[in-house]
Amino acid sequence: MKLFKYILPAIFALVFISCSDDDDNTPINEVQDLIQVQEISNDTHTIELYTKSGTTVQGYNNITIRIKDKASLEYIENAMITWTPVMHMATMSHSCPTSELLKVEGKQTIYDGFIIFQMAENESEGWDLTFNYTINGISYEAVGDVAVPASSKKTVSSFMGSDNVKYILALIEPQKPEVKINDMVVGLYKMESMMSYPVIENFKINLDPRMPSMGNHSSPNNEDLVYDSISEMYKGKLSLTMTGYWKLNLILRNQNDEILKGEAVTDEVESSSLFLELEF
Ligand SMILES: [Cu+2]
Repeated sequence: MKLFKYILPAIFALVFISCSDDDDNTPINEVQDLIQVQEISNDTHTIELYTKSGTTVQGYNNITIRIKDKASLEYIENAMITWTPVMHMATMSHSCPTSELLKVEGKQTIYDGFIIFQMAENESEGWDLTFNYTINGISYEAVGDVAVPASSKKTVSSFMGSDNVKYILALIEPQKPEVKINDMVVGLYKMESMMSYPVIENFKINLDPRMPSMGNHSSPNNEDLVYDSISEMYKGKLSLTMTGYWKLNLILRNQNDEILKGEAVTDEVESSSLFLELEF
C-alpha cells in the first residue's frame, strides 16, 4: 500500500509534466486585450486587424495585425510589412498619414502602427487598405475594404495654411479624457502629394480649451503643444475641469512663430478656425 502512496503521485506528476510540454505547441495569443475588426485575405494568408474598440473610425486609429498562414494555421513571426490606405473618391484617390507597421517589441506574432483617416467614407466613396509583405524573401500582397464612419466629434482637421501648404492635424491623446490635467498628443502632417504625408517637425501649437455651453470658460494650467522628436508628435497638457463638451481651440505656428492657421479666443472671437473637439 505504501508503494502506491508514493508511486501513484509520481505517475501523475509525469503525466502532468508531459501534458504541459504539449502546451508549448498551442498557438500563443498576443491579442487578448484587443478586439478583431476584420480580416483581409489572399490565397496564402489571412491578415487579422485588431483595435481596442473593435472598429476603425475617422481620425487616429492604433491598429495591431497578425498574419496567419492558411496552410499551417500558424502566425508569421518574421514578416516585413508595409501598408497603404487609399480613399477612392469620385474624381481622384488619396492616401493619409500613417506610421510604419512594425513588430511589437517583445512579442512574437503581432505588428502595430497607426493610420489617421482624415476623411470619412460616404455612400459612394470609401477606403481600402493594401498590405505588401515579404516572408523569407517571397513577396505577397493583400487588399481589403476598411470601414471609416464619420466621428461625431472633430478629431482630425485638414486645412490650408497661410503658407499655401495643406496640413492634417489629428487628436491622438487623450483617448479617455478625465477631469484632471491630461497628457495631450497631436499628430501634424503635410499633404505633400495625394500619396505622401510626412511629419511636420518643430512647429508649435497654442492650446485654449473652452466650454461654449458655459460662458466659453477656459481652464487653468494648460500647456501648448511642442514637437517631441522621439514620438514624432506634439505633446502638451490639457486641463479639463469638468465633464461635458470641450472645444480645443488651436493656433498653428511655424518655426518663425508665424501663424499658419487659427485665431486667439476673445470676447468677440468665440472660437478659432482651427480646433478639435471632445466630449466625456
Ligand atoms: Cu477623400
